[in-house]
Amino acid sequence: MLRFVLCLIAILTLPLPASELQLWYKSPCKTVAKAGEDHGENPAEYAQWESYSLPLGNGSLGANVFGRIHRERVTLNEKSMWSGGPSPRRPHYQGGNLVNKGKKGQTLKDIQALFAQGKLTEASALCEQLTGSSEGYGSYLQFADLYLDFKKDKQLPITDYRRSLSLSQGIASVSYFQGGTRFSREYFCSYPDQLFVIHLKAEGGEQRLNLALSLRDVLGGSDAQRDTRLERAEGSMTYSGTLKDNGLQFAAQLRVRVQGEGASCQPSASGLEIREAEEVCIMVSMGTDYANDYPHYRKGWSQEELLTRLAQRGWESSYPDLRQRHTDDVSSRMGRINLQLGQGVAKHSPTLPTDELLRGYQRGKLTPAQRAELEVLLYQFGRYLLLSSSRGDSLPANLQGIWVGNNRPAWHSDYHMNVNLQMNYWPAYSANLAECALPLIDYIDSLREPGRVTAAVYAGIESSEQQPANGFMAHTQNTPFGWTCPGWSFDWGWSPAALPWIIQNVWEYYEYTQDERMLRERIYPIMKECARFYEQYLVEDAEGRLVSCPAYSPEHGPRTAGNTYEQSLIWQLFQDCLIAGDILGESEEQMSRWRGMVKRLRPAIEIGESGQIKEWYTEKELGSLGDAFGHRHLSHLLGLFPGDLISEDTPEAFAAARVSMHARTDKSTGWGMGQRINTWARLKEGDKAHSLIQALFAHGILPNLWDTHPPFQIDGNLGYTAGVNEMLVHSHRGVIDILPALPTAWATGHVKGLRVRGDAEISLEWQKGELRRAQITPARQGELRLQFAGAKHATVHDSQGAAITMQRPQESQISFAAEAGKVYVISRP
Ligand code: FUC
Ligand code: CA
Repeated sequence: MLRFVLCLIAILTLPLPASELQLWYKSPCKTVAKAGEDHGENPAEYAQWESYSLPLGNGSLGANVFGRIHRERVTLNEKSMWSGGPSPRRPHYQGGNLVNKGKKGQTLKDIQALFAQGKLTEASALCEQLTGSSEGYGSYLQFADLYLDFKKDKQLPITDYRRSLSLSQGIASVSYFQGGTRFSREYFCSYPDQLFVIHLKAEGGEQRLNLALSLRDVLGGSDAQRDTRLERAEGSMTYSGTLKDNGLQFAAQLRVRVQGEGASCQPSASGLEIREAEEVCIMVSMGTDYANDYPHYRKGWSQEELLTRLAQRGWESSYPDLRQRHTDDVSSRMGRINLQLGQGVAKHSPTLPTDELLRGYQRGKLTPAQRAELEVLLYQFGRYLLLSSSRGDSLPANLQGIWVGNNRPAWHSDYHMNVNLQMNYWPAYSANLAECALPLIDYIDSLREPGRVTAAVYAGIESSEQQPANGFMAHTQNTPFGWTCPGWSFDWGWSPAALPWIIQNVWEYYEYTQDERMLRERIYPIMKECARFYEQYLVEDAEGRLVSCPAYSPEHGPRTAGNTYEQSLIWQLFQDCLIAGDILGESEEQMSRWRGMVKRLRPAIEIGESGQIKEWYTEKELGSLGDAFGHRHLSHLLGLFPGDLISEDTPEAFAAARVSMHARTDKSTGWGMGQRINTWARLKEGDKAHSLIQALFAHGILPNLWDTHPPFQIDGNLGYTAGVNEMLVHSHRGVIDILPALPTAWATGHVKGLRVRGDAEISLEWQKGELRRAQITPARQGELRLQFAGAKHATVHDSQGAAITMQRPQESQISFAAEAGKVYVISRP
């Protein structure tokens, strides 16, 4: 037994084979724009960026590599490069709140009174007043373009071209031969050194590296306009400027080191000129004077100060040192999870270039092993994207993560909270990247101060010196400048429940890590203030039950007093506050107030005449209201996922949820597919979830594996990764449910390193659709309860092979007392 257990531990802790986690291509992005043309404004060029370029990032800095041979273009991003917000041009900027419309909550009260009197048409009409401004909304902007113009003999043929992105190392590479010389490039965004680095090398033969480097502004709409300066010196370039729209200061420092006899890097008219080098190391730092600090949102730095700070980077480090620090950082995180779905242990690179693999998948031409290879690649790509776009002291991942390829991004590439920002963070904890959620927690915390203004203007709920955290409000979309008002149209823009929804993502940090200090100091104050808002905001319906009014289910149907969407989210908020309050020793007075609220809350779930979960309480059979069939939002099913109101423990609602899901159909796009995969996984229907994965690959994945809505939106990628985790393990019911939605297509496989609620790590091995072994390592002491098919005959051993005493609370469950840090192996005969 001991030998067997040890051997199992060895299998489940094997480092992941780095070679498998690679996107690769046999050609560069196509060259479409002419020299001198602004690339970002050319739709064909944008399409190349969106579909073929390879993303790099460290949470604050981002870059996309095109891999072109003669004229390489790299788009550069800096997460805080935003127009909008406070500005000398907008002295009255107030996060979009319109005092004359909200009237300190009077408009809301009038609407609520009309609903109470049954004057639905009048109530609905007055809802039009619950809107905000659009002035100063702004947009996430591209930072700049970096060009590398290689002077090469265009007659000499290029051979063996290869372009790739290693997910396990976070490095994009390009290599090819020309005239007997091998040219290779590496690109990465280092988190430890906060630098974007490019390394060029020419080996063998006669040829050297001769190229011009230039940094260029990106054009776009009026809010992208900027004043810039470019200074050049031997081996360095400084780009700095100010956004005209809001005075935001930004700067980049670029340093170049060249190696080789007679090699040089001299200033030129447009940038730097590199001559006769065998190796070149280009290091770029970028930053702005943005600070997520209400109400000014600036660090208060001068341009010089900003430049000085950007110069304090790892310039002096050798390339191998920079590279080593970066790959250690990325591989230690990416390597936490190894997923094998039958793709086989490829010794070298994946079998086919990624674009061909995708095409083969779409045309049904792949072997099962190749299909699994692509499914695993997309899974790990989601983890890679989150790690690259959400880390450290920075803003959270926006609609496009950190990457924009021009200055007209869709939906301003902002923070949308009617599913998108939530979905971005669904995989964070289960995919073993809890640290990536910290920027989200900081960000939601930062909405509190401006959100109090919105609560006062639109709901009449005011904070004061005596009551400093009396409730905050935010809606569908927001920006890094405290934009918390409702949108400029009620139907998409009014959504107070967006906050309780995103707060689930914040609370989950505690559920997964059990970090009580984080709960006490950061998480609970956010939850409590949101609950405080609802204590004052809810009103009684005709039967004396508490409802949120007016309510609107994204993005269709009637405006009503209460609906399933809002009631489920509010229920979850109070529920989670009660759990948190219990842990932290909240006062009995507060706890009983919340208990009372939960009791009086109109129950979220009602079942309709078609056996469906009603989306509105006035709904009868499916389709009697709204757009029941095929609508992309699943707002009435949030109690099933990501919440825990509906589960197999509530069989009637669980069955009704299935009816509603069928009505919504499998046809959707982007995040709509991501949400469906997760929701079907919660319904424990693995084959259904997998058929959605196949549909996602068929319509929603671009050759660079970015998800497209269209356009490119990162939520779909992250939703997919979360969905795969949901198919493999559930932990939202206080029991670890193993392989709850395993599809037939993944009959055999193993996964190492998933995280489950309660601060434990779990690894699984299964065959023919059945769990063989599981290994669980809890970081805390306590009872562990597991559910899986075949639990009846399972045994548990510790890492020494000693049998552990266990109970069988249910036929499909086992439970045992676990010690912190110990390894437990569960096996089935
Ligand atoms: C929500 C969605 C849209 C889009 C936008 C960014 O409003 O309904 O489809 O994803 O967010
Ligand atoms: Ca929960």
